[in-house]
Amino acid sequence: MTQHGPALNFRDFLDGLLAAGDAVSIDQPVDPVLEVGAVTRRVYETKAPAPLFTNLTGAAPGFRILGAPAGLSAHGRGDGAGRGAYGRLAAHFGLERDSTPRDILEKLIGAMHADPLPPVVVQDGPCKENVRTGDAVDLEQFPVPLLHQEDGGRYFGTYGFHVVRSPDGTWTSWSVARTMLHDRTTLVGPAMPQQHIGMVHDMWRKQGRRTPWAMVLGAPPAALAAAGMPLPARVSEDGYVGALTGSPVEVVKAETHDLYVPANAEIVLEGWIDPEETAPEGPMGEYHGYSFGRSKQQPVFHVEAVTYRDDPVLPVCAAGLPPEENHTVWGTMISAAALDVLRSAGLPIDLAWCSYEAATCWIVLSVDIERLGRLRIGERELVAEVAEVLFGSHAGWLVPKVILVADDIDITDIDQVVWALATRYRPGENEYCFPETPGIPMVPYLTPEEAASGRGGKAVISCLRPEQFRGTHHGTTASFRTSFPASVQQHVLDNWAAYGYR
Ligand SMILES: Cc1cc2nc3c(=O)[nH]c(=O)nc-3n(C[C@H](O)[C@H](O)[C@H](O)COP(=O)(O)O)c2cc1C
Ligand SMILES: [Mn+2]
Repeated sequence: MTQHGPALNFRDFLDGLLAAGDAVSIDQPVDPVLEVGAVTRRVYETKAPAPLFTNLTGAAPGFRILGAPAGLSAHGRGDGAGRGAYGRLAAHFGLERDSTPRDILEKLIGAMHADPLPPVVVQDGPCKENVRTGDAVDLEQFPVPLLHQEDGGRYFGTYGFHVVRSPDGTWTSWSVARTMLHDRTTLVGPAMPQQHIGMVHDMWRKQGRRTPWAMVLGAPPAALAAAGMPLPARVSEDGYVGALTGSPVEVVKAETHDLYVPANAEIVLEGWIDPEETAPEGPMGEYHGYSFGRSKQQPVFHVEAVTYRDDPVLPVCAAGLPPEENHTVWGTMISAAALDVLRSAGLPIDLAWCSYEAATCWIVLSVDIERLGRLRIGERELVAEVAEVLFGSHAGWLVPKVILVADDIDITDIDQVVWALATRYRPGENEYCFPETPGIPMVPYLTPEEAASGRGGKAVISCLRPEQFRGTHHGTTASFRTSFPASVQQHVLDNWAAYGYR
């Protein structure tokens, strides 16, 4: 027995996608070297159903790959608002396929204010159906894909999470970061000191010890998403997942140490991170949409045991131009965490959204104009407060640009955001730069000096107009929703098919 449902069981999530027509089983031979990546990239770029590769060249029978596990969907669009576009992401949280970004964000924020529901330990689970330890460990047994021709190696972990725990046992960190195949028993990948895996790794290193570590692939989808969420330090993602789904995650003890992993995961790698050892990793096509053609020295992950379900499915993100999972999952989870810190600080922010199209390089905030008017503050003051609260948070470290717009704009609709930027922001006047503020060094336009110092390139851009600070709007938007009486709008909607439109 194991827990079920799309949020807490990857296999059920996959079955749900297949049943909804949002995944297709590809049974003809596909090469993990470049072909899996090419299909997956084209799926993102055409918003096609997720590809389930069941016949991988050179792989043992039964070993599968799911590409684009949280790609957007074009199918299922019932109306102009793109209903169903977020279906694959919504399924990660057990939400309806036609959920909107706001539905998803409110669900994520609600769970941040609920009591954590820690995992429960079970004695056995599907992830133990196959157990390989010692000399039997061979990562090459899996169809590890070469995702882009410019990549420095084959990537095992593009949609899995690391499990580490602080030496005192009080903080379990689940976090998504990529891992590249190094050899039969090792992986290599980033563990930035500002990210929680880096913090926990540093605690062990200071004690001169190896960091016990595991990586979970084909994890419960809600757990994967939470592991891609910038919750504050010392918050254990496992308890958040319980609160989010309403059920504690079932975990089993690892074979080789006392970390715990989701019992129904597809694949689990167990081992340790060396305190000092590094190896070259990358380059890789990355979340910002570029590949910079350089490898970097990164920590080495030693694998001492591999456990996996029968016919295991390796989920794969082929990063690059949006929308892929760095935008749909990471961007959404950042949006939720950012919105929560801003609201909690009492700022008049209605919604926050990392436009997927902006590749997690900007976050748009919609400002409640009525509340703003009551505050009687000016732009400089609002910007300073937003910057202090947001850039001071773990979520705000990740996103360099913040765009403020009035709440007449639906910030989850990129067309409206572009319109606001074009017609409301005044060059040289409504932009505020924060050159000393720390931020993620991956931002593509940083100078080498800025990237090295981890500061700079951050800005707040305001599309708010002076009268909006007095609680009123400038002019009237000329559109279907605003330029016609409700009765006329309804009449048009009722007659839409009669006019000859589908
Ligand atoms: C598909 C995907 C890939 C990611 N890759 C990385 C990565 O390689 N390195 C990294 O630092 N963060 C990566 N992230 C973002 C982190 O998971 C995210 O910032 C998270 O908050 C980290 O966990 P932490 O806050 O507990 O440190 C990725 C997120 C997703 C969804
Ligand atoms: Mn964390």
